[in-house]
Amino acid sequence: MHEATPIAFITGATSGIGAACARRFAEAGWSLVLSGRRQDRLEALQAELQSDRVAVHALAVDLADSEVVQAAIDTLPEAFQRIRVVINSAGLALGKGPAQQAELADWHRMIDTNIKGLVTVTRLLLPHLIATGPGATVINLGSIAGHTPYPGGHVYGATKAFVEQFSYNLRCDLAPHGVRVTDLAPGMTESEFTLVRMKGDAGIAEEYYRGTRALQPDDVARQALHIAELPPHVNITRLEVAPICQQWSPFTILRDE
Ligand code: 8X3
Repeated sequence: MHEATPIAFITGATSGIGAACARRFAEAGWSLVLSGRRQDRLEALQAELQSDRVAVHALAVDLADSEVVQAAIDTLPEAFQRIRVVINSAGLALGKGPAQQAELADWHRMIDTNIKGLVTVTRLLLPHLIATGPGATVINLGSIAGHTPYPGGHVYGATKAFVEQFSYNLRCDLAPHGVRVTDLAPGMTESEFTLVRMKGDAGIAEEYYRGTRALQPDDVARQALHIAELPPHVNITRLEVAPICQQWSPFTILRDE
C-alpha cells in the first residue's frame, strides 16, 4: 500500500450502508479496515475489493465485546494504523411494536451495539485519528429516528439521539486537532435493516418497502465519501438524508370517544 493511500475503518461492513461504504471508498482508491460479525461475508467482501490499489484488512469482531475490539485495534498491522476516516455504521433496530410489548433483551442489544459498540470503536481509534490530523473524520451513522419520534421508535430512536449528541460533543474536543465529526442521519433505506428489525419476517420487510423508492445503501455511502473528501477545514456537522417518498406526519391527536 502506498504511504499516501488514505485508510477508512468501517464497522458493520458486512451489509447495508457499511458494505456500500466499503465499495464506494474502495472505488475511490481508499484502503480499508472492515469490521463485522460474520466472517464469511467479511472474507467475501475482502476478496471482492482487494486489488493492487486497495489493501483490505478484515476484523471479524462483535462490537458488544469491548475486550475483543480492543485487542483487534491494538494489533492492527502497522500499514493500517494511519486511519483517516472511521465510519461507525454498525447498528440495528429490533422490534417496532409499542414499548410496553418490547423485549428488554432487544433494548439492551440496541444499546450495546448502537451506543456501547460505537463509543468503544471511536474511543480506541481517537489516537490514530489525532495522529493523522487535519482531514481525519469520524462519520457516525445516526438516523432521522434520532430527531423524529414515531410509534415503536422507543430505544432505537433514543440510541440515534445519543449518536447525534455524542458526535457534537466529540467534535468540540477534536476540532483543535483538525479531526472532523459528522452525524450522518439517513431515513428509510432499503437493506437488511428492516428484516433484522422484524426478526427475519420477510413478508413484513417486503411490505414496508412496497411501492416506495427508498434510499439505497449506496445513496448514503456517496454522502459518506463526499463528507470524507471535503477540504480539511470543512466539517459537515449533521447530514440528514431521506428518500422523497418519506415525509413527516402531522401531530396525532388522541380524542376521548
Ligand atoms: C432508519 C430510519 O425511518 O426506518 O434509521 O426509522 S427509519
